[in-house]
Amino acid sequence: MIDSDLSLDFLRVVERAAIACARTMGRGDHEGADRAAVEAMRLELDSVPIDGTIVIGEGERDEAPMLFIGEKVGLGAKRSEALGPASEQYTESGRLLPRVDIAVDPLEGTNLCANGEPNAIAVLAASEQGGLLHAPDLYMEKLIVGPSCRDVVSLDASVADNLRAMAQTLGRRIEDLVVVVLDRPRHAGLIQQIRDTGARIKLIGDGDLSAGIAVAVIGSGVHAVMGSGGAPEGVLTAAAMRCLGGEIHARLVVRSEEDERRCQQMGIVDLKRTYRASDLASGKNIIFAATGVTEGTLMKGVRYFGGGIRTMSLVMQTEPHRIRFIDSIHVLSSPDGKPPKIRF
Ligand code: VTB
Repeated sequence: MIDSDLSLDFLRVVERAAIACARTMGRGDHEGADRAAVEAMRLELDSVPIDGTIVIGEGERDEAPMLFIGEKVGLGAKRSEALGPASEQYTESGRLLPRVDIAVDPLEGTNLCANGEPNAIAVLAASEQGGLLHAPDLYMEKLIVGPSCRDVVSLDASVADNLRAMAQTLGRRIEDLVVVVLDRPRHAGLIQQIRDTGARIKLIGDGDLSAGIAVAVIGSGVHAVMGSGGAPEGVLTAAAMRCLGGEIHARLVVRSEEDERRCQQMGIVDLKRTYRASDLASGKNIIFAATGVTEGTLMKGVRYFGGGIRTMSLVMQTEPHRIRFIDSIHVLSSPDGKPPKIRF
């Protein structure tokens, strides 16, 4: 069972990652941006009262120095080094530390941050053990829609049929729908099919996770995400959809024997399976936390000013079911001792 108060611990984890990497905005330094986010997230996770395991992270142990898949994080991590991994972990006050699986993307949209473009976010999702699919880092075919369209679309239907069904459900014309697609050569055919229906398209350079979240919120101006992107981010999207009531229809893109082997290593047997949000993020207790790094559709980016730093985050959980937009001012002590000027 995950303690619901953990959501606020995870909030400070994503806030800290965002504050660290947003400093590099526009520097064109992709690696530096990512490193800043990863290091900050790793450090802050250390103080979260959990016995945590990274199930989606920066990669395998040999290729990622931190937040690698299988890495133990949280207060329990240090103690299990001393006591052995099987032992149960307690807080100072004698409370049992919950075993928690964590999926992280310390900086989703590295290029967006490096170029100062919108919708880069720092993000993580958590669940009780076993509640998040251990997805290999392959491409995943995705169809993400808001709550009212969750059951009217399918990956097996044509683009035109899906858009027609959505238009009917939303009570608007196909021409009034906006579909988000990652701007990639592999999507040329998909883009043509969408254009043929008359629907409008928003091409994005990166970040189908932020786009997916926006789709599940009425008034964001986008209605679906289509195309293939990273599978790990698909699981994070699913965690967000569990909280927002939207849906992701997804299928792994397995193109080689090497891909097959990686799936099998992760325990995935049915390579053609179509997943929905509750398959990818099946946990009873899901927590999702994201902080805006650059200016975004749903969240403002990190703003640094004289007396502090302002961040905007989205923190959600399924138990109790709660969605919070959190506007934080991190007050810094000023050298002249003057109080910060806080604007509403
Ligand atoms: C990126 C990134 C996405 O998938 O496109 C990646 O922007 C897919 O990789 O947000 P390619 O750059 O090879 O197309 C995401 O990371 C998430 O799905």
